[in-house]
Amino acid sequence: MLIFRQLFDPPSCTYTYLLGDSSARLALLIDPVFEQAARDAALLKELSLTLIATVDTHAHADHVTGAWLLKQRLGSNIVISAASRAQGADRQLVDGDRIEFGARYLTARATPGHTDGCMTFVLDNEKMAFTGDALLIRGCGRTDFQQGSSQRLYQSIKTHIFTLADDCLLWPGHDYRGLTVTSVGEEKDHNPRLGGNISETDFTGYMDHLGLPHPKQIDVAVPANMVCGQPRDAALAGDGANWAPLNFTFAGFWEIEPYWVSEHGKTVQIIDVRNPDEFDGPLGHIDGAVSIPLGELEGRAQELTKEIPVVTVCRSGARSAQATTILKKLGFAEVANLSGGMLRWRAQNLPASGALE
Ligand SMILES: N[C@@H](CCC(=O)N[C@@H](CS)C(=O)NCC(=O)O)C(=O)O
Ligand SMILES: [Fe+2]
Repeated sequence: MLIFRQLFDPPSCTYTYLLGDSSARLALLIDPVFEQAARDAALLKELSLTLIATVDTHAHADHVTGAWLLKQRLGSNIVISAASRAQGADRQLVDGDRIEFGARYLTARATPGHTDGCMTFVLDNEKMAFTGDALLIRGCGRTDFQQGSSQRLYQSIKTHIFTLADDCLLWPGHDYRGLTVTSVGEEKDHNPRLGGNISETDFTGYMDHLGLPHPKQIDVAVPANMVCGQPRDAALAGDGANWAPLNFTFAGFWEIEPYWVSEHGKTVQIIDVRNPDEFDGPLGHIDGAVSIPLGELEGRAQELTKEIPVVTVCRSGARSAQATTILKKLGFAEVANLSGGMLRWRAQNLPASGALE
């Protein structure tokens, strides 16, 4: 079976797609975004998937790819078209190449025009295709920078995308209105730039007058993507979470394991956000923990220092996850939630003050 997720990066309106083989537990990411690498790695981990490759549809102009960063963190291969001329890829695709993940695969179709290295990736059963910025929902990629050519784009879409079956779903590289998916039949009929009887000349006339401002990130994104997303300063690849071996969850929280806190408890501020009766109740509390109930945290945050990392604790790890969000908003950069709370702490036989044996 296919595992499939559509993920979104709000600042650039980019879609990233996760495709996995449920038996082999192997996955690909199409068009990952640099700033979303921790999210993507968390989802792969929670779904028990190994990322074998990241596949970019093109060298993007509006955001930096997560390809290099995910390779550093997860060992995935970097895959992009040879025509993109991006340096540092593990595999350079040409038209017709297959990208396998377990028993499933994508076939790469060269669809130049938005850039000359653009590719569309078609799933093995031809029920889904990932068009990058060649074809967008009721739109298409612009052709006014990065070797763009409206003639080439028209030919690419007509001969390599509109030749798929009408019910083939098309998943775009971006959508700026929150739309998520379309189909070949729909776009053939209703795409205002090149659907119906619109000719190549009509299309190029439309594209010559789009009048769009250049993407805000173009001067940063293009040079970075020409080296598959490797930052000039490797320090930029950090996520500020290196004070302890933290785990990032797809829900968006940084977590810390009980054993680490039991070994290093003196080097952090432990904040127990349960109610006072729970703090002094049968589960006990961690030695040195400060009791600040969740409802009082915002008002009493000045009792804490931003210079020392904070670990939040509750019964199960739910209220203390919310506590990390509150502290982050107040400007605490180094904050993590005790995974599993006092229940897991006690289940692992770690010492607790005032606990009933
Ligand atoms: N305002 C956006 C610009 C987005 C943009 O230009 N997107 C390109 C794809 S990289 C495009 O082809 N847009 C087509 C369109 O908006 O019709 C930004 O600054 O990032
Ligand atoms: Fe693009």
